[in-house]
Amino acid sequence: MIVTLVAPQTTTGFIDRFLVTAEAYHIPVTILFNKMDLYEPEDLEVVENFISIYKDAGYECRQISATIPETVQFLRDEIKGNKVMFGGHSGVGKSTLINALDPNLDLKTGKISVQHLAGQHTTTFAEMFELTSGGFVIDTPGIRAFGLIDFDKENLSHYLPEMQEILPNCKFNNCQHLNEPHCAVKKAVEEGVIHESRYASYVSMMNSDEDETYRKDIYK
Ligand SMILES: Nc1nc2c(ncn2[C@@H]2O[C@H](COP(=O)(O)OP(=O)(O)OP(=O)(O)O)[C@@H](O)[C@H]2O)c(=O)[nH]1
Ligand SMILES: [Mg+2]
Ligand SMILES: [Zn+2]
Repeated sequence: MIVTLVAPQTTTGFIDRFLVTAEAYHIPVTILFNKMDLYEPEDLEVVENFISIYKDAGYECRQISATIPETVQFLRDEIKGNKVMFGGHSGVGKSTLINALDPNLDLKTGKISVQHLAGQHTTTFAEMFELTSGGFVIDTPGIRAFGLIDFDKENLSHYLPEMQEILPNCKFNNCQHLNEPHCAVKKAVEEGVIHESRYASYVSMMNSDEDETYRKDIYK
């Protein structure tokens, strides 16, 4: 998954929905923080904070830039012999990265709108490319919001790896980790073992009416 914290800004809520969906389909995710060349010192602190949240949740995180050859080479090596998908908001640099990975490709890229600090939905359909250096990459259109389609809320906590690990310690085996007494998940949040923002996303997903809010319009 490709994330940027400036132009455009990706929220923890969006990342968490993306990750939960990937977990439900058993798709491993690496979180790539792109455009590192653009970040001011105060942005770097935010990146560090995001990385600590997602490393603690069990995800591999990398700081990359389409303009830094070493990080592009790192991606090439990772993709060799594999099939990967680049997902994320419009404008985070999915197509630009694929162009950087293989000089034979010339995918269309779009400028970030100055007004909205957001991408312009340049890529309009998913397409797979074979890299000269080996492996396959699927470029996808920018995702605006993430719906949890056909989702069984009872199992949601199983899709947050750091929650899944401790939920056998809850008193009730059907604990939803919301208001139940002796809930190991809530205790872990209080103790800072599970990050507040991850738990907040969990509660938000448990409470939201996904069918109403998201089903209609995943791609803007
Ligand atoms: N400074 C900097 N700019 C980047 C980087 N990666 C991408 N960009 C710029 O970000 C803008 C959007 O890049 P795209 O590759 O079109 O983004 P996308 O994720 O494919 O967007 P959609 O196709 O709309 O989903 C372009 O102006 C790129 O030049 C980076 O690492 N550093
Ligand atoms: Mg694109
Ligand atoms: Zn619980």
